[in-house]
Formats: sequence, C-alpha cells, structure tokens
Amino acid sequence: MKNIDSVGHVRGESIYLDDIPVRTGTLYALVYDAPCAHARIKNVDYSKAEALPGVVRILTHQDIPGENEIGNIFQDEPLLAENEIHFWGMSIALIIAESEYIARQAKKLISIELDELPVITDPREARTKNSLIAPPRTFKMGDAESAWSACEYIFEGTADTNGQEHLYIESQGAYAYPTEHGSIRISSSTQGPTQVQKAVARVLDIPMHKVEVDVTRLGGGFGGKEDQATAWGVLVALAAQILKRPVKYSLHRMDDMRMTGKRHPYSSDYKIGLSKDLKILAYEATFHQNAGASADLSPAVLERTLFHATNMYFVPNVEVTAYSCRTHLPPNTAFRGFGGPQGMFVIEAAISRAANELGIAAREIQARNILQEGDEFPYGQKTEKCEAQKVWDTTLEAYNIEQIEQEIATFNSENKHYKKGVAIMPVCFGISFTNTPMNNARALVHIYQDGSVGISTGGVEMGQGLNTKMVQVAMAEFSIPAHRIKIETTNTTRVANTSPSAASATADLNGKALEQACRALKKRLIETAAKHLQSNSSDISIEDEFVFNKNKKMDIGWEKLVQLAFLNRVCLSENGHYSTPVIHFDKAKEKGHPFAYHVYGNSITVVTVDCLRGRYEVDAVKLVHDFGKKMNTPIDDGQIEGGVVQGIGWMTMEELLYNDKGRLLSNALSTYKIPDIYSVPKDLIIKNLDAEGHPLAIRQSKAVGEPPLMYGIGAYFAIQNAVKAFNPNYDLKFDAPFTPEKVLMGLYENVEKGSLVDAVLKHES
Ligand code: MTE
Ligand code: LUZ
Ligand code: MOS
Repeated sequence: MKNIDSVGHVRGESIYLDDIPVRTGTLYALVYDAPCAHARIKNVDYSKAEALPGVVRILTHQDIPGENEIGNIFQDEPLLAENEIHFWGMSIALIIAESEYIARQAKKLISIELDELPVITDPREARTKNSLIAPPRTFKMGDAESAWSACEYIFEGTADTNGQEHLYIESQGAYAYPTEHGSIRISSSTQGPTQVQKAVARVLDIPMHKVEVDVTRLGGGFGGKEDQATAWGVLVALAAQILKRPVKYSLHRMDDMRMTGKRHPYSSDYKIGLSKDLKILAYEATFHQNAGASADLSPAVLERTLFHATNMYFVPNVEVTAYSCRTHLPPNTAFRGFGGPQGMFVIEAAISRAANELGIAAREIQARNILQEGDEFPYGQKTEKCEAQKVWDTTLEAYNIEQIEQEIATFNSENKHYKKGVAIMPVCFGISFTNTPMNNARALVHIYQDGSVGISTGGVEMGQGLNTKMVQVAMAEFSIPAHRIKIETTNTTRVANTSPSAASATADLNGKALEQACRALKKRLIETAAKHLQSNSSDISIEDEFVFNKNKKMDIGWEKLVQLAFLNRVCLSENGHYSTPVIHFDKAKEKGHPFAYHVYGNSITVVTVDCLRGRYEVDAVKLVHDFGKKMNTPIDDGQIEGGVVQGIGWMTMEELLYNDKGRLLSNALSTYKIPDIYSVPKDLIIKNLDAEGHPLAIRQSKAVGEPPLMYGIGAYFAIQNAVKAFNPNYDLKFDAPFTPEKVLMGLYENVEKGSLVDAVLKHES
C-alpha cells in the first residue's frame, strides 16, 4: 500500500505548522537568545526594542505565572534565563510583535551586560570537574576483572563520535491561541503532544485540561522534536495567555541550529580481550556523554548506550560505565538510535583495532561472537527468537563476501590512486522505551452512521508512515477498504497522556491500541448481525465489507451493518488501550527484561577512496534486515534507505564544530555538510530476512524506524580499510566523522621513504 500522505506531500497540499491559515490578530514571537555560553547576567536593556513601533511586549522569566521550568526527567531547565546563561543560544526573553520582521528589528536593539564565566565544551573535562547530570551508571555481567588473565590478546584505546544536527526539513515551531475559560489551544510541530501540554500547564500554572495540543504532521522529527519542541509550544502559549491573542513562532533555520540540542557527542575508552580463537572474553568501556547544559533526555539516552554496548555479540564478561557530563553546549537530545549508535561504534572500534593488530579482517572476530538463542545481554534479558546468526550468515552468503573481498583486492592491486575498502556492520536494537512505564498507548475509533471510520491515536506522523500503517491495521480488523478510513490529527483532548512518538515503537504501541478498539467494535457489530439473522455470533464474520453467516455471504454490506447497529442503539465508538506485556527493568540491579523484542540486521558497505584528494564515495550498502512479517514494503524500505544515508552522514561528513567559547561554528548548511544525492550509496540493496516476526510487533511487522541508521557505521570502517590499503603506516583512529580532511591526513601520515605514499607525494607516476 502506498503512503497515504505521499500525494499531498508532492502536491504541496499537506498542512504543516506554517501552512495553518493565520488568524486575524496573530502576533509573532522571536526569542532573544544568549550571545555567549556561560555568564552571569548583569543587566539587559529592552527599552529601545520596546519602543519600536509594532513591538507589543517583551516577556522575560518575571512574566511567568507558574514555574520557569521545562525539564522533563530532571527539573534543571529554565524556559527563560534568570540570572545565568548556560549555553550559547539559551532563551533569555521573548519578543512579541505585529510581524516577524519587526520582531527581528527589535532583537537588534536589545543590549546585554554580562560577567563571562569559564566554559566547558568537552565531556572529559566536565567529568574531571565533577560536572555531571546524574551519578554514573554501570552495566555488569560476569567478571571482566578476572577474565583479563584468561585473554590471549588485550587491546585498549579511545573512540569518539561527534554529534549530529537533526535537520528535520520543517524547523521547530508552534502556534497558540486563547480559547474560552482561560484555556489555550496549541498547534505544535512536536513528537510529544503530551510533553507540550504538561509543560504549558506547569509554566502557565493552569491544569492540563485547559491545554489542548494538536499535531497534524511533522516535516521530520528524528528525535529532535521528542522533547525539544516543548519550549516553543510553551513560549507561544505564554504569550497568547498573557496578551489574549494568537501567537505564532516558526524558527528560521539558523536560529534552530543555534538554539536546539543535537545528537550527543561521546568520548569513550574501551578495553577488549580475546581468546586465541578470537572469542571476546571480556569487554570494558567508559562512555563520556556530552549532555550539554541541562538534562533533557540525556539520562535515558545514556541508558540506551549501555543497553547496546555489545551490539549483536555475546560477551561473557562485560563492565560498561557511562557518565552524563554537563557542559555549556545546548542540551543534547534524542536522535534516531538514542545513544545506541554511540555505544555500538565503540565495540566496533575495539574489534577493528583488534583485527588490525592481529592482521585479520574484522569479520573474523565478528563472526566468532554472534549472539545465539538464549544468550544473555549484560542487562539480564535473554535472546528469544534470535535472528542474529541467521542474519549474519544470510548476508555473507547472499552477497558473497568472499567475492566482494576478492574484487576489492584485485581493484586495489590494479589502482594506485583509488583504493576500496569493505566493512560489515551488524545491528541488534531493542524495541521498547527503556523506561518501562512509557510503553503504553491509546486509540479512539468512531464508526460514523454512513460506515466511514475516524481514527485518533497518540502517535504522530513525522514522515515514517505511521498513518498508513494505522489505516492498514483498521482495514485488516474491519475488512474494509482504505477509502472508508480517516486518520485524524493527534490531539490531547481525544487521546490523553500519550508517550512521545519515539523509540521506533509508535506503530507497535498505537497499532495494538487501535487493534483493541477495532476488535471491541467488531464484536458489537457481529453481535448485531447475529441478532438480526437470528444466528450465533460465532457463526458470523465480516469479510470484504460483507457479513457472512456460516461462511455464506449475506445481503448485509458494511454500511447496512453499521446502520443496523446504530438503529439498535449500539455504541459505535471505542477507546482502545495497550500496554506492552512482559517488560520490566530494575535500575537498582541494572537487570531486567526491558525490550519487547530485538530487531536484527547485517550490512556490507563498500567504499572507494580517492587517495589524491581524500574524497570517497560509497559504492554499495548491501544488507539483510529482519522486518519480521513486513506490513508495508515501500514505507519500511524507505525507512531503511533514509536511515542508512542519515547514518553515513553522521559517520562521514556531518561535522558539528563549537569553538572553545561554546559558539556553534557549523551553524548553517554552508558550514555543516549533510548527505546529498551524491552521498547516497550507488547501490543500496535491501533483502528481507525470512523471519516470523514477533507477537509484540504490530501484525508481526517489526519496528523499523531507528535500527537502519546504525548500518551507516559501516562506512567509517570501510573508509578506514581503504585508507589502510593505500597507507599501511596509517594509525587507526576512531574519531567520527571521517571527513575528507581526516581521510587525507590519514593517507599521508607516517610516510616511509620508497613507499607508494612517498611516490605519490613526489609525483612519481
Ligand atoms: N522517518 C522520517 N521520515 N522522519 C522522521 O522524523 N524519525 C525516526 C524514524 N524514522 C523519522 C523517521 C525516529 S528517531 C524514530 S524514533 C521513528 O521514526 C519514529 O517513528 P516510529 O516509532 O513509528 O518508527
Ligand atoms: N525515547 C525515550 C527514546 O524516551 N526512551 C527510549 O528508550 C527511546 N529510545 C529510542 C528513541 N527514543
Ligand atoms: Mo526517535 S530518537 O525515538 O525520536
């Protein structure tokens, strides 16, 4: 089934936040944000700005009727700065004007006096200074300490990954207007409407029932709108409440890039120990997460780093510790993979280091340590329906890894200035919010008198195809075609207390809630038909829009059936609720069963490096993915393609740069390079693993949103192998992204007289 939104997107008919027709009297908001990263505020002079015609009001923390607090996990994040600035771009005041242009003019008229304070941008420095968001966490299994003595080989090192700008196509924004009885309605580009609702209630000091949040769709979220859409929703609500007028804010790209948090950069240490036959006997890692200035979702992201620290491998002795380090960067936040990719990069780095030292291909180590059925993860959960070995084997066979390696060897021996490299990147990703209580959802279904169906769920469509999957669920349950079904906006008054659309679990959680609602309605319809036909409910079914009695088609179509029910005063609305069974986690012991199931996959990445220029191209990413019983091929394959390219971008070209004063230098698309059509692998092949799926996945179709991003990690190691093929003296470094500059440096380091590298440098042909 095609994505139901695709035609609207292509024609420009889909209604994003900035397409909502503007109401009469609408005012425009603009944040006045901090011009440095850490300082005490001595004085801010708004007088000139306030005097500008068209400026309606400038709001500061003093205008907040409730709490000046939007922190979710921890209460450490003011909406508007009070006496101190914690990061460059922190909101200090909100300018409200008759037009956006006037607001921008006014912003230039504000002046500030500051006492600058020392700035920390590096997480290791933050740890040394004990600047932590929360106490460190450690996951432990077996006894790494005593396992070292049994290891034949031990390797240690560091591995760093940089952050990543979400670059959702639609920037952050919100639009609020006051309604009756002191209530407020907010349209928000958020993955978490309830988060916005809760924060508005707290800041405005009104009950949640007076705050309605509505979301039509997002032009991408990628985690950047899980928690960080909240501030903008609260700001417009604050202004609308105080001024009793509609207030809108749609961020400019550079403002969005400067003021919002990103994927967390990590700086990590690893130690890996192997037996003579390449079994990983012990693994230790210490992760330093650059959390930025406040907690945001950092503690949850940190947790997922630990959950995925051993990726798709079984390691009997593990000790991994993670520090969430408070720095003076914008608070970093959820980003596709949610800390998982940062953890996986480190063990892949450790394996790559070991393979390099031992003079073998990394895959020889990888292959010896694949998770098996019943193996235990360091957090206590055991694999069940484990597809790891199967997905590993299928990938290597289906794409003939030996032949790929042979072709690369031949190419490299025949080409002096171009070298190819290959890497294998397996992925094992746990599905569920790691915070167990969040794993619940609701859906509200109305069947109207004409047989058409309206569905509301707590899930937000952000391009991932949720709405289409929800239509498919209802079609299957009712046995009716798509045109009878409409997916409504996500609205806190129709579906309350939602978890954000995140953790790749949106279709599972909301789809299962929707199934519950549809099944309850269908039961009532079947009872109606049974009564009408004087038959038994157990003999009645609905197939292809018709009632069947004892497998015989009756002259009762869907519309007639709905009419019958309505005339019999049967309730045609239902609210479904779902909470994931089985899962639990004990943070005191750091053990439990946090995930409903795992998604498995494996990929082969081949790159070509231009050894004169340091540039590279991704020739191919060939993968086998465990979709379970895939319910929508175009959507799920689209998720894989997007995820792979986004992962390659993170690993190879997207380079966030802050100066030592904490100012973002890569603050626009001219200085922050993202993948374009030329960065897409020339060959991207997706094969479905032949698998049963999992009963906790919606219609056995496993979650697909985040896992494919981690295939992109393969690009880092493939480039590394190509660099090594050119320059055998290259010292392995694990410091993503592997930008062309870094590649060039690697190609020409430690040059030996008489070597190929030396010859190239001397222009010898
Ligand atoms: N795909 C598109 N097109 N746009 C997005 O914003 N977000 C990703 C992924 N795929 C995203 C996307 C992230 S971070 C998550 S958690 C999942 O989609 C969320 O949707 P799901 O739970 O329905 O998979
Ligand atoms: N968000 C969250 C997530 O709050 N908890 C999670 O476990 C999670 N995992 C992935 C992405 N977002
Ligand atoms: Mo995705 S990082 O769970 O929004």
